[in-house]
Amino acid sequence: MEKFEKPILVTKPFLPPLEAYCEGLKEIWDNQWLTNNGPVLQRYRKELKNYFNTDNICLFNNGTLALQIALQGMGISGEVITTPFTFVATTHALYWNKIRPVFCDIEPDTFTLDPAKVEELITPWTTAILAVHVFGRPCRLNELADIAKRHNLALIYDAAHAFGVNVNGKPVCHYGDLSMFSFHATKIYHSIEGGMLAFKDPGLASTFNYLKNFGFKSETEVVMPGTNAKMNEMQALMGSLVLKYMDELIRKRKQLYQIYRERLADTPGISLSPEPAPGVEYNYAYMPALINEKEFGMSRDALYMKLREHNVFARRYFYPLLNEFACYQSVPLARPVEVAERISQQIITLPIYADLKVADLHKVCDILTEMV
Ligand code: T4K
Repeated sequence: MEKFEKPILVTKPFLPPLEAYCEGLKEIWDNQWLTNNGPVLQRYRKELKNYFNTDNICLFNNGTLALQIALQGMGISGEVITTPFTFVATTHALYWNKIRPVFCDIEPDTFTLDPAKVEELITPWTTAILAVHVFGRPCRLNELADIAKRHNLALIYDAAHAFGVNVNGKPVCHYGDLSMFSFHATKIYHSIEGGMLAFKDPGLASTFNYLKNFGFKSETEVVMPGTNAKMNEMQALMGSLVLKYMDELIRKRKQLYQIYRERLADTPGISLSPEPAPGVEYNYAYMPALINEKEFGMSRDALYMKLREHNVFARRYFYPLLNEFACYQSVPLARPVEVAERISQQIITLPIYADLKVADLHKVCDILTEMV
């Protein structure tokens, strides 16, 4: 099989028409207002409130700072039960708040936190569960809510991948105490860089607003030692424009996702996650596949390299596991995370983005199936 002439990346950001962005830039130039809760951001916030059907949102310059501020603003401390199968930022946000991560194993099908294994990790120091809707697949919402309620723990979701995901007709952020969304360029939805918190308790809004703006309450009052995590006008403009295309982007991704499923369904050694549960409107954010070395005849890492030779830049999200990174090796595992270890060794995330040409996707599948 011929290699691709141009690289096929795991993802590519969607860009709205340049004319529309330039038009928006004119408004920003006219306003001479670039950041600090400007008019474009204020309008954008209203659009998002509408999209998520909640007033309780707060915007940030990226998802990592949003999560750090969420934990600080909610007063989370001590130990937090979380997953090792995620992007490093999830655990970094805990560490920056001097919170000890307690890694819990995941479920083999959805790669999300296994509720059956959460409870045994709770100690007198546990204050919260920080679960991740990995690849946009919702966690076990009811089971986690039940555990959190019984043990009086905060339930926080890293929903970085879950923009556009609905569960039983409601945006996924309506579950749990708080959800963090990342609007990074590599995400299904983006504002170049950006992040959002959606939360249940309206009283948290002012704390988050103080924390992201140096703690200022007024020109002369600083009520807490905040940081600078504000979204600027150019980010808000991009976010506002991309939002208009969300339904279309999800539709296109669904089509690509389904072609992958059809093409790879019977390939020995490649397994795909089951379809999302009934009631879940999925966003098709990522295309993870598990490689069984014996059946496929090649290890995941060998496949990853072979794809690169064909100019296909798949990624191994999430490998290594977080507990394997040098900076977290000193965090002892209270229980083994065997499922997460296996998934992390077998996972490969294949290219999927709205602009990916169907013919190119078929060629990626041809490359994969011809290797068996
Ligand atoms: N929690 C979770 C679960 C997350 O996944 C993330 C971020 C966060 C929290 C933190 O949110 P933020 O603070 O980022 O808002 C990428 C992203 O940088 C990162 O945002 C994301 N997760 C993670 C899963 O993926 P890398 O190191 O893989 O990025 P990079 O530069 O290798 O790009 C990935 C692919 O996208 C490459 O093939 C190149 C392509 N690309 C990238 C950019 C930036 C483009 O084609 N155009 C672009 O503009 O982390």
